[in-house]
Amino acid sequence: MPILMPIRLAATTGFLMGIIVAVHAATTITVDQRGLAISQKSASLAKGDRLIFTNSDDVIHNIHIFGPGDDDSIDLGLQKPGAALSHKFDRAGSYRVRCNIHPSIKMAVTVK
Ligand SMILES: [Cu+2]
Repeated sequence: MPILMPIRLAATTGFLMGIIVAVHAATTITVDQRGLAISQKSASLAKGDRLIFTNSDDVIHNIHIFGPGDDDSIDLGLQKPGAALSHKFDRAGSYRVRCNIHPSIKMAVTVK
């Protein structure tokens, strides 16, 4: 009987640690648009991670996300100066992000 207690404790601890490892804490990365450029050209995310797009320019931007499928796209719409938009990536695959107005603003996103 006394021997069973440590075994049970070890099993419980192992089980709880498994839960902690299995739950991925979602990451949020902020990407800035400034000087008609984007602050990073690529990002590697896990499913459920989020990108926040800020607009530090004095012009309107329009983030448009293409992928992961050929026909998939999400237009985040017109974004005024100072505004921030957010998108959560729930599906694995490759995405292209660009501004509908300014071709210089583009980035690649990989979700695993
Ligand atoms: Cu733009």
